[in-house]
Amino acid sequence: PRLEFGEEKIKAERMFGLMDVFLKNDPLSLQKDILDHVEFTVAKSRFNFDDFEAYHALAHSVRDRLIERWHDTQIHFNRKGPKRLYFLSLEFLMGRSLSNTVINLGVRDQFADALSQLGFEFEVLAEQEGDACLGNGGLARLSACQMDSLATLDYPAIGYGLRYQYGLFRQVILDGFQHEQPDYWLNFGNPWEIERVHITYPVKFYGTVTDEVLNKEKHKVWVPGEVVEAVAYDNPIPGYGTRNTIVLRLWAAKPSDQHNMESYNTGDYVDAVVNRQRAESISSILYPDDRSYQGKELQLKQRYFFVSASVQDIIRRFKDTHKNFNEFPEKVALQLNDTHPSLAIAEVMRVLLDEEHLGWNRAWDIICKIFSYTTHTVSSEAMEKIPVDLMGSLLPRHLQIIYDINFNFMEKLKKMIGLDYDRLARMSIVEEGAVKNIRMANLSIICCHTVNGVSRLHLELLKTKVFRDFYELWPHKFHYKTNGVTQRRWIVVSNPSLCALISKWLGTEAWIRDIDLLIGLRDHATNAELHQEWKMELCNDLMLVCTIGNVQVSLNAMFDVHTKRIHEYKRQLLNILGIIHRYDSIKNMNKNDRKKVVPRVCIISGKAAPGYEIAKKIIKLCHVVAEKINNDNDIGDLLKLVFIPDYNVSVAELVIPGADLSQHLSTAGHEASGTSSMKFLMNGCLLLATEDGSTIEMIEEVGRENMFLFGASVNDVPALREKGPALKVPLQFLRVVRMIRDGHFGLKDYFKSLCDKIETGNDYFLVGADFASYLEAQAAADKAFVDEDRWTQMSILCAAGSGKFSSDRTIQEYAEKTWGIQPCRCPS
Ligand code: GL4
Repeated sequence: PRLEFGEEKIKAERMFGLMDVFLKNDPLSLQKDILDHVEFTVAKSRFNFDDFEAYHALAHSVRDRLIERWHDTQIHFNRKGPKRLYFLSLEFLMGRSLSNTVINLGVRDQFADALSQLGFEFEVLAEQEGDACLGNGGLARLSACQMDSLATLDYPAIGYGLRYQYGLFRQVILDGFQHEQPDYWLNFGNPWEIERVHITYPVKFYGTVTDEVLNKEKHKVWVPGEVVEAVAYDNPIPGYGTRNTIVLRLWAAKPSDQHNMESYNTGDYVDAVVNRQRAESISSILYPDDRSYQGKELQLKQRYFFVSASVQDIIRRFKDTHKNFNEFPEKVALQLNDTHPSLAIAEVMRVLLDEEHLGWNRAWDIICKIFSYTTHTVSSEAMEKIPVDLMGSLLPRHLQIIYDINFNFMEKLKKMIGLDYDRLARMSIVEEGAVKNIRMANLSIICCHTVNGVSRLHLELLKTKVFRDFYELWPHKFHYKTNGVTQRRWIVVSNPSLCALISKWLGTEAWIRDIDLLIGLRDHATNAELHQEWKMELCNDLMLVCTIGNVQVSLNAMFDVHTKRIHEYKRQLLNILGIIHRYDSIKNMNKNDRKKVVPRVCIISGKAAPGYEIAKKIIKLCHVVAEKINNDNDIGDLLKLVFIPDYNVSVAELVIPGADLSQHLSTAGHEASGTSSMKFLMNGCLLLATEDGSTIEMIEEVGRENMFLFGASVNDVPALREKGPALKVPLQFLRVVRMIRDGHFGLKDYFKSLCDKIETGNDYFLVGADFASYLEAQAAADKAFVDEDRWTQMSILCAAGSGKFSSDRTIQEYAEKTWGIQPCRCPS
């Protein structure tokens, strides 16, 4: 077989030599391509098509170019045979693709010109695209940013995920209440994916495990009770400033079409076929609770389905060019994005043992070299656990393997730490109790060579709290890679005018690939000319924001934005109480004092998990408060509150560039990293924040004096909580809570439980304890805002200091320190 590989290689080499850019990007070629797609892909007459049809034709022309580069990249990777990274994540929040793709391919202006000659505007067509929301929040958007960086930095990587038919629910607000609607995003077709009808794998469930003897050796054989087919859908991800284009491969479930397909002669043929069709439900829906695992069978099925298909694909690719597993760890790195895909550990072990017939020790040795794990969670309560009974019935062989891994680990551990039974019980993969559980985090730590946190503080919390036992055992395993976001999406795509301004003042566009250059803006931080242009730029973006919601707002106001998932720990409630306090203060001011008030437009946006009662009440509270304030003529432009429904990547792209101030209010010690703050910072928006997650590192990069910080620090929190009812809260706090309790905004019974939650003694997230300090930070922001020069300088310094928070830096650290992969750049 070796010879064959050699021949393949020579053939590929010859082809590669002949290769050139295939599709042309001059205006005439582009126009012809677009019209071809109108006529033959969309199947509309080229003399009569609307914006939506034009968008589809445009997207298909762009896709053709993507496919070309992706093929070239694949051939290049296959020739070079580098170690590859496989990034496993159950969530990817990609948002829209068109603008990002043409910018990364470097053909945006060419397409815009071609379109305008056809009588279409690029931006208008781009608006036709819906968001791909295959994820919940920060964790999922992080995966998307990291894919962009992997492609841009030329790393040989493949992302694996699930192709949910229903993405994250759409949030509609009816009478101020959140309602959820299904997001059937594939309804109008998805030009960004390529269906691979021939890349399919069977995935097994249920059944029994038997012993069989093969070549005189005993082997386990899993006889499944159900088999479902996984079909690949490929989503090319282009790098910026490189020909490299990698792929995000998403799996969809289909009924299995095995050769020995069952035949029915009992008369219930129709029912039986309908039943088979249920297989598709495995990949049909994204679970909308972003940090709880309810032990639902369908969810576990979904996770294993994803893991099994990905592992088969990875092993198939490796075996295409290798005849044994000796080189596996040198060629394969598997990254687990949180514990959601951690069944992959047991699955690779199962394949190596039962299908490849490697002995336990050899298989285990491989496992320990290929897996790395990143945790995105701060509390042990939020760690994923799978009931043993559930695992035993759905995945009987995997349960055995996990028990074996645990047995070996426990034996080893006893030798290392002695018979400390409490500690042994804490570190065991199996949690004993009324319901026995498999602790997926313990499994991951034991089997991975590296465990990463997502900010420096997060690692500290892992070491001292959540994973303390493991840290003491294996300190060398624990690291952190501070999260980052891609400047391509969050500046170049979403804020083109700022992008142009930065390039002008840095005298180069190189920062788009080399973010460290951004620091050069510091040299101009006091330049009057830059100040003028910077202010103009911020103003332009505001116009966009004003189009959202139907509240009339003043452009002179400070745009204060708070957007993220609604959670008690993220304390949107603190913001709303602050707004009520501001309202109440203005009401009690005389005319003269009112003149000094800085007008504010407060924008809040975010989704609550469908079953999260308190979070939903916070959304309703926001609406009733907005209703009162916005309709109070006595207040006028001095204060407005807008809730933007259905927060998603596209809404973020609109509001982030327009924000003056953004809020990041998590109780210290609860936000593992936080990533929206990075997007705001890059866009020159000032931060009002607690010293939590990555914010601590931002202070080092941009300077405390350029931020509005407040609240208890991580070290203060436990003592404050301990005080219970003796905890001091300011009078202003009691007053605003009383206003809600007294029905000042209506619905006093409905909001009672919300008020009870922040009652002294009950206030786990310390809303009352941090209130005074929060108001001070708000006052400081007001004061800075009226000094335009100072504000503009702070804004420039924020953008200048944001370089560390690019996902390019994060990915490079992972590549060098965790995955051991090298760039593999496709010649262009
Ligand atoms: C999260 C964290 O809550 C968030 O702080 C972090 O920025 C993000 C990416 O690492 O991961 N964990 C979960 S779960 N959802 C998140 O957004």
